Amino acid sequence: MKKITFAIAAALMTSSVLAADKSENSMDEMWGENTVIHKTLSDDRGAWFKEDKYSMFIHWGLYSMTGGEWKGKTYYGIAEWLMSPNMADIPKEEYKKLAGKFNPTDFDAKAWVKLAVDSGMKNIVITAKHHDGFAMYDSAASEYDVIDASPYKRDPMKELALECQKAGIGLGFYYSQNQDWYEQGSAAIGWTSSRQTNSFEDYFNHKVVPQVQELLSNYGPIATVWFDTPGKMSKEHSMRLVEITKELQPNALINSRIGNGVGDFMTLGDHHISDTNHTGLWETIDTTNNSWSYAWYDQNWKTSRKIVNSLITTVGRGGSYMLNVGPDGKGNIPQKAQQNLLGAGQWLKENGEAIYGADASPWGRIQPWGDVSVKGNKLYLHVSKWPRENEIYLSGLKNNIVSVGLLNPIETGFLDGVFSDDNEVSFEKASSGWTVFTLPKEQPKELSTTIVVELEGEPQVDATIGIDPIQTTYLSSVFSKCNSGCKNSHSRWMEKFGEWKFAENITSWKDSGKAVWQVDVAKAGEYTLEVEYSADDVVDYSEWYFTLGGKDYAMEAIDSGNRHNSKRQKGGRTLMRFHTIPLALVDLPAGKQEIVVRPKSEVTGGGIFLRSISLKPVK
Ligand code: JFZ
Repeated sequence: MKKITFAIAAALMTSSVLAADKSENSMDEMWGENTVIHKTLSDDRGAWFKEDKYSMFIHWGLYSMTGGEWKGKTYYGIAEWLMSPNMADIPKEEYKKLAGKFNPTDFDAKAWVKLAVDSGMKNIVITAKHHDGFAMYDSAASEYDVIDASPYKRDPMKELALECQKAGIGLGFYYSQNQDWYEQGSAAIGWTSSRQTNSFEDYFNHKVVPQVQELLSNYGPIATVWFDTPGKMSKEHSMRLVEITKELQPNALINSRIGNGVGDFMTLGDHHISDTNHTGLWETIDTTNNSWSYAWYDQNWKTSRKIVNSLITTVGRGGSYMLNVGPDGKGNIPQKAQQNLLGAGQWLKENGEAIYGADASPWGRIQPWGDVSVKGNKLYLHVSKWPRENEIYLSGLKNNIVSVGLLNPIETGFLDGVFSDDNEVSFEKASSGWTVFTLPKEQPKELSTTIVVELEGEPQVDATIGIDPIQTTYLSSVFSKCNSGCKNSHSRWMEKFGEWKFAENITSWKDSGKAVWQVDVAKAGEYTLEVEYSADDVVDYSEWYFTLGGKDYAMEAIDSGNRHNSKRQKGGRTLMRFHTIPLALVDLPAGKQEIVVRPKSEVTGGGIFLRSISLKPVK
């Protein structure tokens, strides 16, 4: 009885919080259902997707002209949302005037496609219509398109389609099927949803259906149909789009954001580089900076090294990586984006063998020194953190090794004035199950170095998490196991508007809670234990025990600044603030063992959000 009353009270509280901020609450609802689809396609339509691994995403539309600024004021976050009430709140009659000025004279389809090809990307997916409702192609179904409403009078999608065909890379269209801020009846945020005079059915039949048909009829072969933010769209509506695709582009793949679980491949939440492997066809989507569409102030460019590492990690988890650029209103892709993409492309020219068509790491997680990808009997060890000791440690490999070597041997001769003919990679298998690889003394001048390990048979692995004796081992909370007194969960929150962050964590602690990592320590010794967590003021001063090597290490958690109903979160989410603290110098014995976390005193407010722990060997 008491519990029921509490549940009702909680429900009332939540709804009143949401009601207070109606337009903002609906933003979360828009994302809709987007679960991992563990399905194997009955045909081999997905073969190219498994092979390609790396694609270019392009957000380009009227919002590219405004670049995050409206009437002299900058709105930080995802710039394609500028029109929304969460940003500049621009009436559609006013926003529409942008179309009359859209004249991207610098647009050069050939140059864009060349950039993708030279960057090692195998497909392009571009916004044919985003939430603002403006068709970036010649649409007979609406006058709100680039041909009828802009002075440009050219169809950029047609030009891109031709260039993609010439270059032999795939083309996909992004189409916002559920949200259309220009159209009555569509699902929309705040300001339009309160003034609807039309039904969704009507919007769907008169705009979505004919426009999707146009896109799938007039541009040659289409590789992917990329839908977005399905929200509460019905299964019938999602299925209608599947049928249209089947009829017009039977080979095209549809992403999971079509809604209702009827897509062919899964798109993870924005920018989410997964900690765990997933089966089936899936992708991570990410941006070269922070915003999807061009934002004048956004200079947080990913370096070539960062791009290569994200690609490797995504492939290591079994997925594909789609990386976005936001050309400006004139059609220029920002220089820094180009430069860093090309740098990663150069790496791919030499290391593509270990990426294209490669399978996931049998270890199921990143390694302290990098990551692993697989082809048949070959392991590719991606060494992105070159060890000072020239050794890397690999736990649990059961196979015999036939040969090891660098994928790209260093040219012998004088290198920076030092004579080098050292391309040797050697290995030693210890009885503990660990394999130690000795690398060349000279670090190859690459963004990440690939070691090829040929095995007897397909890889057989004991995937227990190894604790590395020379590099820091990061133990994500996702690899721990909670008893009934805590939960393996995750949080999502926004930094700037629409800039989603994702973190695995252990939360919902009770006094009896206990989370356990099973690990395998390569070498007994001293390690620095670091803890990454977040907490609010209620959890401030709470006490925790970390048990390692048979000893309890106590931690007093401090408020790291988590804030509930922060204005930034738009809809009752908690703004998460994780921080990492060094906790203890611990002694670990060698071999398999448990690491345990539990509350030391009574838990209030669900306890900390524990994201990871790290163990850094002391030399
Ligand atoms: C959507 C769009 O709203 C955004 O403008 C951009 O196009 C991006 C690629 O996709 O935003 C989303 C959609 C889904 C999630 C997060 C942001 N999600 O499921 O986490």
